[in-house]
Amino acid sequence: MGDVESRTADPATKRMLRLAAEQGLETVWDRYEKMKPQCGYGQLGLCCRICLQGPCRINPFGGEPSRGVCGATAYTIVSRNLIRMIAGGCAAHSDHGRHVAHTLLALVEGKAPAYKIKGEEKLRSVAARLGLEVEGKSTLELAREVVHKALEDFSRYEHVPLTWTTTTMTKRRLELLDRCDILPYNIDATITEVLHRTHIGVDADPVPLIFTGLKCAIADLAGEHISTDLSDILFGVPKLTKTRSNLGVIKPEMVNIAVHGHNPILSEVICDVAAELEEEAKAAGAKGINIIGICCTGNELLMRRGIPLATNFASQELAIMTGALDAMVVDYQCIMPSLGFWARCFHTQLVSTSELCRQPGDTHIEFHPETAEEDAKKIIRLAIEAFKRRDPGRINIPSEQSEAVVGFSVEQILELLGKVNPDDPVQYLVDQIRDGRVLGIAAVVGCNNMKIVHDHGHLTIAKELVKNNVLIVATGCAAGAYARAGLLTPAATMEYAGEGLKMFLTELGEKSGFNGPLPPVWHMGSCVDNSRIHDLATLIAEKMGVDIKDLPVAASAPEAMSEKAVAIGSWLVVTGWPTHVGVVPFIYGSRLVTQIAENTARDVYGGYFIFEKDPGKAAKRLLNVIRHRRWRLGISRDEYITYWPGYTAKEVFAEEKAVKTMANGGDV
Ligand code: SF4
Ligand code: MSK
Repeated sequence: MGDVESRTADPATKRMLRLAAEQGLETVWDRYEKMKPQCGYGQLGLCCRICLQGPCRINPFGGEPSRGVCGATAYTIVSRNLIRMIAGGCAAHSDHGRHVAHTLLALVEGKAPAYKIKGEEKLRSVAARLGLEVEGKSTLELAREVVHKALEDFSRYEHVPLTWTTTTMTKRRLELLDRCDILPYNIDATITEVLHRTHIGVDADPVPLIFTGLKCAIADLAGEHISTDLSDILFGVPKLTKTRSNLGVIKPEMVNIAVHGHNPILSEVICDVAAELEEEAKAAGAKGINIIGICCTGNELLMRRGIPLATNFASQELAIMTGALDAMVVDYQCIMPSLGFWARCFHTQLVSTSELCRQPGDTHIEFHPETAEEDAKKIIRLAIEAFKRRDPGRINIPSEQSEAVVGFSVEQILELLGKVNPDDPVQYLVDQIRDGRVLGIAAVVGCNNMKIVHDHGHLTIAKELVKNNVLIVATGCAAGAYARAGLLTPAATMEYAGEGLKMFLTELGEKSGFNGPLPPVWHMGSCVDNSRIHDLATLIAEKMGVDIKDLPVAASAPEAMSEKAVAIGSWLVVTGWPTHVGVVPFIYGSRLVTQIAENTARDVYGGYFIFEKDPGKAAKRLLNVIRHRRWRLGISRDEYITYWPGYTAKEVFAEEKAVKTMANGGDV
């Protein structure tokens, strides 16, 4: 990773890294190099700092010390560390959901004039799903009831499971979670329980510790789902839209404002009011205002408005190094603390907007839903002022930008499928899966991580799976990687998809009026929008009369990085997804915990973790998993016979035999 050329799969990032190296600018990649070798105890999860007697470190080779000062052994320390990560992820996702709920409440109470309900239909469908009486109620009445239901999931004291859990799972999954006693009743209380249990001198038994972590992962899914539902109600349900992505979307002649983080409640308003300040931008010498996205705030705007996405997590600093970014506006999560330094080295205004997320070197304009419009205008004016301070000699914008078709909300997918089968849209997709045109569905999600070549994990896995007729649904920085690499285009279907998948995407594209094949990777949104992936899988499972654990699906976070990714991976496993993670998690210090993650989870939930650093090998394992599940469903034969006419009967037989061997204890 020392050499710039081998740090990333993205040409624009490579170009900027060369520039940074020439100019002696230190990036996240350089800092990672300086951090090596990273602590072996930490990597194994064997370092405990939970009390002030620590840090305690357990000897991973079986020698002494085998216990911490208090007597905690490896499995206690590893499981405590792991579930605290899940709680961190759950806190971030669910607090995001709470902030969207507070914004919707402010709107309902007439205190947030910058907002209106753009997703009226979504409001009604969410209300109906929650069991609320919909008929005869005004939009605001219904919105008030929905938002109260959401806030109840943060504040309930009776042990009644979360509304956003009971109304979004299959019946049999709910029964299983109930049997395992991991149905959360209050998101905040669940996070508190994790922190309490892991305090010194509380729970030392790894099994209940891990079950509590899994309960917290289910609370995380609820928090994500609340974020998605309420954002759709406020800002509208994403629809198919065409846009562009990569650093080339920064325009030298414009006032460039990057919105970065996760929560769209401010960035949506920035987009709304930008047009009003165009003249001020022109008076400053610019041609206008150009809003671009980074990370998941970027994904939110990309999905709903087609706002171009400039970079994902790893390459965020490089946006400032183009010398043409006038403001970087951050809300929270995945903001590198180095941005303030770069903002001072260039002319960029780093504007922090949440009291939760201040940055050294920032200008803080605290954003409140009640004053959203004024706050947004202040921020845009700061960018216009910064534009005047630009140094033209320091502008270096890579030309790369790719087309991208985005906006695959579940509602949009159903609308597309409904063009082919109006009476039963999901059945059409199920038929494609049964027939083997679509071998299965893989959710590729998550971040960038310096331990993996930037974007390489995401791209390698997607290309291999798509070639084998697996449809990819993507979110977060994975989806950003696909946007920049051109995988969200009809051309990518023609170039990379296997014959069956190509037939499906072409037929669906043509019949739904898209005029050509749909892309082989469907961008479903930001990190919280993994809830959309959960909903899609749940619909398919219900239509097939099975559970997600039976479906030919798999998940992958090839470049997982954040605590949120740990929480997402955990609920994917608990809801029945085989889930690949491309970095070694901090659990290998305990054989027991590793065994639970890789094997026991499969027996209990049907989902389990696959840890594999090599994305090529990981793709093969995911394909095996999908084929195995097809065989278990009794639908493995047709795909070879119907859609693989090039296969001889002998090859078909050999393939099925291999699958059966796996089923009888081989590696899947
Ligand atoms: Fe050490 Fe126990 Fe304190 Fe952890 S909780 S730091 S193992 S004494
Ligand atoms: S932004 S959580 S690096 S996906 Fe959602 Fe990307 Fe991961 Fe942050």
